[in-house]
Amino acid sequence: MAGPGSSVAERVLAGDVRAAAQLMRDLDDRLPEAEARLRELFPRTGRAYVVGITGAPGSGKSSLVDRLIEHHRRAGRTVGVVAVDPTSPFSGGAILGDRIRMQDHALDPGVFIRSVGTRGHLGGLSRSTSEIVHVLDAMGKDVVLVETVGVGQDEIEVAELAHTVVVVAVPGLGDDVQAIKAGVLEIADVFAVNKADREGADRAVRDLQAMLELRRTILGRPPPEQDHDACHRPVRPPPTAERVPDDEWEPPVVRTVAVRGEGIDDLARAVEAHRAHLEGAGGRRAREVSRARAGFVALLRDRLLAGALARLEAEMGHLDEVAARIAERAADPWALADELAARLRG
Ligand SMILES: Nc1nc2c(ncn2[C@@H]2O[C@H](COP(=O)(O)OP(=O)(O)OP(=O)(O)O)[C@@H](O)[C@H]2O)c(=O)[nH]1
Ligand SMILES: [Mg+2]
Repeated sequence: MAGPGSSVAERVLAGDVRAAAQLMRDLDDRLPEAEARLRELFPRTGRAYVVGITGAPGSGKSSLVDRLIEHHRRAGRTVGVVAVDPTSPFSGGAILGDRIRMQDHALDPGVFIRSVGTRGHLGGLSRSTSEIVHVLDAMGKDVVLVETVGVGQDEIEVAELAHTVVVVAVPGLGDDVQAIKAGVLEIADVFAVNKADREGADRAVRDLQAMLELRRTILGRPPPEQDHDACHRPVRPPPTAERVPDDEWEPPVVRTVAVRGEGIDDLARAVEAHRAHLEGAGGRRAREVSRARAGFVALLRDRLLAGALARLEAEMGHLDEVAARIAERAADPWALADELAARLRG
């Protein structure tokens, strides 16, 4: 057991909630010693299974997360949650409600919930979110759920962070097919049609399945085996080396009514099936590598950009002044970027 004299890293590894919360705050404040602690923890991470939950504002992501926490706790698993609060005008009102709902779990030592804002980060959500996932992982959380609103870049970044991505769709958004953007199809491992108590749920499920079918045809893949329950699909033979394991996965479409807790077991089972698929096909390692790659590139971009902006400020003027000159067409952005890049290299 980590005692009072232990280091912050030891306390986090022992699951100490206060040490973890403090470390997350320090990481947010970009204190240099916080990064040193994260680096100390890093070799002890890599155990948690990370599930991304993304979807349109108000689609019921937080309600699903809330039910999934219950599900995992009943199964004896500990859970970490990262809720990305975008400072977007779409969901301003719902955020407080989310927090209140999830607070039911606040007294459960097996659950740790952390909200992060995306405001002010040049690089979007990637850095702070992935750092928090590392801390939750180091704390020993079995499952980490990452909720992000599916607008803009965030949903792509969550895909780089998660082992399994659940895309939440809802019925009755007019043209349902339009509501699911093409990019979302690419990142979804599991679809949840939430608010299935509403009219149009059948159609939303059919539309999604039709889109998946179309995609399969375009990609020239055979249809899935005769199975009416996608979650119980038989395991396929292991892929040959030249086949990407994930190409073998057909995202199941699961109906849920989060407010009534319906379909949650099915959803959890679908996530579990994807996890088993990844592990069986060697895809878990491939995903670990692509997660590590994305994290490293984000870090590198941050570092290089910070260096470049410092140099820019010292030699050419503050970013805002330079931007103003570009906007007035008094400066050539290509030439400036080339010049700065050349100076950094030299
Ligand atoms: N009818 C119905 N309402 C639901 C269901 N799930 C969630 N809701 C309601 O939809 C609203 C939004 O739910 P949230 O869980 O906050 O949705 P969210 O996707 O987390 O929202 P943001 O984080 O703001 O994007 C709330 O009023 C929920 O009570 C459902 O299955 N059926
Ligand atoms: Mg929410």
